[in-house]
Amino acid sequence: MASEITYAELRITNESNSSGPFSRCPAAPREKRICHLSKPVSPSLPFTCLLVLLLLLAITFLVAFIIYFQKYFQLLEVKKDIKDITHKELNCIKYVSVMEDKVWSCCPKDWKPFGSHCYFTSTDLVASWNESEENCSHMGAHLVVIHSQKEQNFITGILSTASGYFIGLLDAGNRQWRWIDQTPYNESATFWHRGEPNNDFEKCVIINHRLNAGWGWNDIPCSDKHKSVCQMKKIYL
Ligand code: MMA
Ligand code: CA
Repeated sequence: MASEITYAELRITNESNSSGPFSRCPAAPREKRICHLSKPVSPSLPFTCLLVLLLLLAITFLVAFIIYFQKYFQLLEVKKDIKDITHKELNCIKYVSVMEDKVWSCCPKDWKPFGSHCYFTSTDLVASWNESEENCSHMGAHLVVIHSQKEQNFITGILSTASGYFIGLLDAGNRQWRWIDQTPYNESATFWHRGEPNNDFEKCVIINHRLNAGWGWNDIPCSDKHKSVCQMKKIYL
């Protein structure tokens, strides 16, 4: 019986040379090679399937995790934007950007949109330049800054010819004009009335309408009381 087993082992060993199910058997005399069939080195099919399944599951979890955090941070951004808004009511229009991302461009209720900004004219406030700027800043805005004829035309279009309105332009000293938002004062895009600015003691500026001359800027004392125009960037949601 023992010799039969030895024969069977010997036959298989010869067929598969040194590799195969018997490769783990130590080199030993034939008679003493009592070696049990070992499991194949390569993983079995169910094990491979399980491994692939686990891998797929891990990838799915990773992708879900990444998408979740992306959405989470996007939400945080929107929340921050909403927190920054001091206005209760917004008027928004759907705006399609070059990147085809649809967003909402908004101006507070009672503010008028033009380009990338919103404009507000005080109807009841008549105040000094400082008070007017403070009033704008409480609304997350500043006194209006004008950089083009188009902007000048839009703004004068929403004003009354009967009033003067403070704008965000100041004499920083020695007739050095500065815009409130620190953008450069460009001499070629100014709309002074003829003969203005005319007084070193008039360090603030209003926009007003003069009969026969139309709309333009005039330097006046900062303590004078006038209406004003506020400007803020549009809110994108
Ligand atoms: C007012 C005052 C000045 C302005 C002149 C123009 C009399 O002063 O508004 O700032 O330059 O009018 O005549
Ligand atoms: Ca003047």
